[in-house]
Amino acid sequence: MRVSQPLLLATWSFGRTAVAAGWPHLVRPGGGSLDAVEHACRAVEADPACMTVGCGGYPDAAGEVTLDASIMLSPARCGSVCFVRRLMHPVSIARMVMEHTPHVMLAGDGAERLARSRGMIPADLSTEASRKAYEKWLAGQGGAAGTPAAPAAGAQPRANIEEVRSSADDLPHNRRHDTVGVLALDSSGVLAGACSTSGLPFKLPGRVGDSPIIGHGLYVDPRHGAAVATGHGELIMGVCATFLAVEEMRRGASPAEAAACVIRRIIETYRLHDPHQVGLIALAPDGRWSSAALRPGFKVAVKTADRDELVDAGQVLPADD
Ligand code: SD4
Repeated sequence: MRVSQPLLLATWSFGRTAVAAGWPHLVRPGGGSLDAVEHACRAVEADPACMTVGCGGYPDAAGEVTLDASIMLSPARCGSVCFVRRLMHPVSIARMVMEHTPHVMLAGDGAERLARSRGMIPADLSTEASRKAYEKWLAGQGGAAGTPAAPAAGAQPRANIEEVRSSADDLPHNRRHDTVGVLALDSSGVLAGACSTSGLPFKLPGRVGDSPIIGHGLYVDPRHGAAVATGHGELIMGVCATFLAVEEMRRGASPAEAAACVIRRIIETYRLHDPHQVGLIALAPDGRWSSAALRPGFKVAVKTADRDELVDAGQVLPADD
């Protein structure tokens, strides 16, 4: 059995909440990396003040909060859910899919049926703040709150929601975030990853992003490494970003080289606009890790036995606008 220094990494400032919740599960006897990444995501999902993950997330263009999540130990052990509308912890449903079904991904009502059959209690995912944000957005689109028809345009991308300064009637900017993505290495050398999101604010109804798709928002291969991504899912999905990062490590790249390779591939592939942002964390099985982003503003929460801090992305590879 390999012996490793336990390590937890999570996206954005609220990653600090995530790693604080996950750490005890990482180091307790009988715990480990899988429990750690699940509990790290659950802590953020349960925070109604966080408007891009779990309960209280920004709704879609029809006013409904819909959640995506995934969890992964290896290509043979992974699970995900998308379009969850009535349950607060999609990451735990993703784990149920992995552990209790022969499938990898369940959507919508099917995911919820599985979760309820295993005792998960339905919840209203909207909050006063999320409803207010929707009404404000809808009014800006020329619609009226409660109008059932979705505006055709859906979401316009916004870079670094995490770093947006609050306006008077908004939540404090340190409570505004994107996807929570978590990677863990436990003392037995087991790698795990998970991520959870309400997706792009005011997305078109039915839109599913990168987070629940294995190899897009999350990928873990015990032999070669793990990666998790956040930002504009459509940019992440077209290049299979996290699979690409792990594949680069399989070919011998360091985590820093692998993360930079993905961001460069995104720059080469798309016509990028100012609000576009992607951030990615890559972790090797030996505990080396790095991160990269398209634009400044992406942060990583780092927790080890003797380190607990929030750091800026290791590399920013600015795209031409
Ligand atoms: C998505 N990647 O659904 C997610 C959202 C996100 O920073 O991470 N925003 O596209």
